[in-house]
Amino acid sequence: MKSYAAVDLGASSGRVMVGRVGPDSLELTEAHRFANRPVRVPEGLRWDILRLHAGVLDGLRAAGQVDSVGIDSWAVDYGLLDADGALLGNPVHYRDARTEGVAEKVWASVPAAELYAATGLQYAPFNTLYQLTAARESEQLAHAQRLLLIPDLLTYWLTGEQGTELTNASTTQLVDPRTRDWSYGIAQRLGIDLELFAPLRQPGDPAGLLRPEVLEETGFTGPVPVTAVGSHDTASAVAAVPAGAGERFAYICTGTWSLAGLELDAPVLTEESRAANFTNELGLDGTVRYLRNIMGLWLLQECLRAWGDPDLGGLLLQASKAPALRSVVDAGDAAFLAPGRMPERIAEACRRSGQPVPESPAEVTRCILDSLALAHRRAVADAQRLADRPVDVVYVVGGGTRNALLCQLTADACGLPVVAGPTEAAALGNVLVQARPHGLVRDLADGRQLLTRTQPLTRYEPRGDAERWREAEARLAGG
Ligand code: ADP
Ligand code: LRH
Repeated sequence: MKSYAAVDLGASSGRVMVGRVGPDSLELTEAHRFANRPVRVPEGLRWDILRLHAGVLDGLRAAGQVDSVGIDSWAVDYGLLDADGALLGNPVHYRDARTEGVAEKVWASVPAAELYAATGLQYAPFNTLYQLTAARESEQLAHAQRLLLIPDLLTYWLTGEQGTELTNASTTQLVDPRTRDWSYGIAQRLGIDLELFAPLRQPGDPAGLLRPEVLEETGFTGPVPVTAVGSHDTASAVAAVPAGAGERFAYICTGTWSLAGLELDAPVLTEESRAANFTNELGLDGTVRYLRNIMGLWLLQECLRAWGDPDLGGLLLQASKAPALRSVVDAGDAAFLAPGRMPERIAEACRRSGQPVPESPAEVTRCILDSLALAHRRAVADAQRLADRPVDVVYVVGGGTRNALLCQLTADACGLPVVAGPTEAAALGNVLVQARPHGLVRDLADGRQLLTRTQPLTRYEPRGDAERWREAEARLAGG
């Protein structure tokens, strides 16, 4: 039996989970959870990275002695270090407005179609490539000697060693998904210095040992290794999709975002795929995460914030009784990316498309959940068509699995059975990679079998109201 600390930083909360793995057992417990609250300063929206680091240290102390540590977090964002290895300012939040209008400048040098063919990444204003272009004239970038993606930065603070883990590197839009190496030509044409990045690391690679100061602060007895995991949280979550060998499945990782798509063994780089805004991020063991970003439960998080954080359970119960599919919005629309005024923005979108405006929090919540389920339906259908890979079942993992209404609506909308769980998928995927060097888990399929045997899962059958979802889809498309 071995113990692993999985540090999983989501956009809404960070947690340190302990995974205990034996030859045929896997048990996950929460050691520590802390809020991840971005901070608005005069320059814009920033991550409170020191507080997150403190949360990691508190979590490790609460976890107690472990055999290894692994860190995953949200994608695309980074910290810059000076020549002494000191952090230059707080990392910029991917919802910051600095990337507005930047893509057009990039596309003037490398047309969008060419960029997609080379990197396979969907257009999102926050891809690291656009962030670096937005920062081009900044003092910080001028002084930077090193760029570390968020999990790599926290790993550096724990171990003193620098690297760039591949699954997360694939979200920068500077990696070629065919070679699984940097896209040297694209970087050169856009004047991005790849020397800023530390060498690539593969999931499963050693990432150093906890520094003596960290051992002291956490109460661990050294040496304790840190293992590079699928450090993009979505890569770790997909690794923990409890699908059986040979099963034809789609997955939806539901949390602050919904990431919906397929696991493939090669990228889909067609023009049709670009037009549908599907991304080819890199997964474990040579896989490609072919998926679409959907706004996810961010829509609800922002409404709850505006309403003064009412009880979520009570609200979801009321939403389950509210009229179904009365109004829907496009939950894939990047117009919902920025924080603030979410109930009003949803109301405006309904008004613009000539639908009834949801009034009460229960009605707005129902509108959000119906809209998310509809976006899940479209992504699952589009992915099957674009990759020519039909599926029989949809696996839903992440925090959204605790929302039974969303899971049921997703099954109804997709017209497919939904298997929901695990809730802490990213942490489990993180643990499964750490268990590999100890011979407890061989590969992706082996890890998934272990999950199927050990994790509670809930099945939702579609309720057969396909026509109503088709009608809502047509309404949104303006047809
Ligand atoms: P992230 O990792 O992106 O921060 P999570 O995977 O932790 O997100 O999911 C957070 C979301 O899960 C919340 O925004 C909320 O909508 C949902 N959630 C969490 N707890 C519950 C609950 N008890 N009931 C219903 N939904 C929940
Ligand atoms: C989910 C996630 C997603 C990215 C977004 C920035 O936490 O990593 O996969 O697109 O954050």
